[in-house]
Amino acid sequence: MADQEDSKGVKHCLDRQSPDLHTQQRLLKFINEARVVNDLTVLPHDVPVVDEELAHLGDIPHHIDPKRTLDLADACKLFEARIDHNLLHGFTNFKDLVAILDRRILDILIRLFGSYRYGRWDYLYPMTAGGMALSIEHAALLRTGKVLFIESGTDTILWDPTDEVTPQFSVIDGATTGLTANLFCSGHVFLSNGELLVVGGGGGGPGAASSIQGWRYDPISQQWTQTGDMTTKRWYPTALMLGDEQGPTGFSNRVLVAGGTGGTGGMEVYSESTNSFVPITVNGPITKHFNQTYPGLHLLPGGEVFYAPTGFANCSTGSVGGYTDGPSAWFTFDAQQGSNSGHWTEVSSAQIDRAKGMSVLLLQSTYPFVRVTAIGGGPAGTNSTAQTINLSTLSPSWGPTTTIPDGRPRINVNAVLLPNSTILVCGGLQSSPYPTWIYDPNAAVSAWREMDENHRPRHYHACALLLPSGKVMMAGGASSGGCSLSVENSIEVFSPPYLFNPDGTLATRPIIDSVNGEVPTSSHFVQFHHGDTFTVESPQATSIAKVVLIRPMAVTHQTDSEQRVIQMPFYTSGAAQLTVSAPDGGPAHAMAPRGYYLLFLLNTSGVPSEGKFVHLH
Ligand SMILES: [Cu+2]
Repeated sequence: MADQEDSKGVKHCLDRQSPDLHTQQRLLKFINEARVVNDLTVLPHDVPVVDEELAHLGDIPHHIDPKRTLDLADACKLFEARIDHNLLHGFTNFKDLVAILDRRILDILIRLFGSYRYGRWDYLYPMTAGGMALSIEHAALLRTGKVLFIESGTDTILWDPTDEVTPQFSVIDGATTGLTANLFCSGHVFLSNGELLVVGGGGGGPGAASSIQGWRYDPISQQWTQTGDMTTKRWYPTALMLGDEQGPTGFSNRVLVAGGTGGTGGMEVYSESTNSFVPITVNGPITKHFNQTYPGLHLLPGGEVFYAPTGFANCSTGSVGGYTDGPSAWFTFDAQQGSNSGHWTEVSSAQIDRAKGMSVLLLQSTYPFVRVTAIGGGPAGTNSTAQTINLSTLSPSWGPTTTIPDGRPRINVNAVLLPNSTILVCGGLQSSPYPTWIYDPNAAVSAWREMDENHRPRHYHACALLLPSGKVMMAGGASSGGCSLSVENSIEVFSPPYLFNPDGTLATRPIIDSVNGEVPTSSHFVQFHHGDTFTVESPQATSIAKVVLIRPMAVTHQTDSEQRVIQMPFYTSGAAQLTVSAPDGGPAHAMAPRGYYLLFLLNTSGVPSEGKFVHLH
């Protein structure tokens, strides 16, 4: 079979004589490590993981049969062939295997160990411009489809991820863009008009003069402008869009800024309409200063802000200051709209310190409607577990832990929410191998699925981000064990399993032709309001199972508090048309704050379309 070229011009080798190198390695390892014939009949990655809580909710079987790979006769054949080939080492070369094995057995093995099961990380290219290595620590997906990178200094770096063949990085000097501050170690969030708000940072450690500043980047004019100053210096702050704009006269959208060292910590809000910051007054006995930096904060659909016990802590492997803010909690504003005060309510259950872990908000249209999953972290990065809190109950508490089946702790781990509402857990390992995992919070059994390995170590300062293609980019990463700037000056891209057919060929994806009859492009954005009904024209309309909006990521130090996948009700209104209801939130739009979102269709096999930017306003 010939190579298959995807829409980006990247060639994917389909020849079963030579699947990609990682697939060959996985397959040979499986065959060579079998001690007895029976080992070849059970998948190595099907560790039976049962969520006891879920198992008791319904008629989910408690007993799990391990999945079979080969039947006993085929396993015998393969086992004997291995002994005949080389008693001591087995098959050391994939070609030897191809030469002696039935095509039928080979096809089964490729399905079980290839991209359909593991996805695939492609090493794209080194990040260089003008002969200089780019050392990136921040990444944000702009509504133009380009990725903006920030490194130490005043340069702005732009990358077009649709070009997976020829590296093209535009490094634009501050003199051209108007940027005079070093934005390294800042926090960021997309505003309602698609501009990126960047707050604090300054590089070089806490206390830099510019760490009190705020800046806005306009992806269209490619210019930076300074906002009013914050009320305190913030090195490593978290920024989070609130959903309580006061309309109908103008968009008084606000951004919560929290944490960061070098100042007084605590929280303040930025208002889009005044372009300035005011402090938040915390009432009641519980105060949280977030001096552990980059606190894991999430906007809940009711307008509250949830604090997950994730964050950055200090630069060494310990987590000094990592847990001084007490248990996770939610902050309730005194009024539904525009309030600058409120109080914290703590979660009463036992708590795990997850400094340098990552947390992800999960929304869905059926119970449990709102959850947060926290992954990895802990003192000295000792934690190899994930834990979920169901926030749809009156007294929420953290559920039991579930361990990443490889048992390895993750420190500075990235977690990327995919269009199918599963979480890609990548990076956070300082020694090889570098396996990645997908965690499915809705799976009753085998919630963890092992994915392909990263090509390079990706831990401190590494950034992972969902691309409009439905793939995930990962770039950057410090030297092992250290707090250096990124020395991993390269980009790799993950194609999740949903992009492949069982034989490793590329799955046919649904296509978004237009939205409300308008074709979305990198410069034209279809707009609709909360609660509006809009149409999506797609030749695959009759096979669509899900329509979702995803907030574009802006990530640094593994932290992105903004990630959310919002499922929308829809019906098939024609052979090639869907009618969709935009998210609604009454007066406060906490389910989906105003802004630009990626619109994805997913078909009944879970294959997503490419994402198209639309403007929810
Ligand atoms: Cu850093």
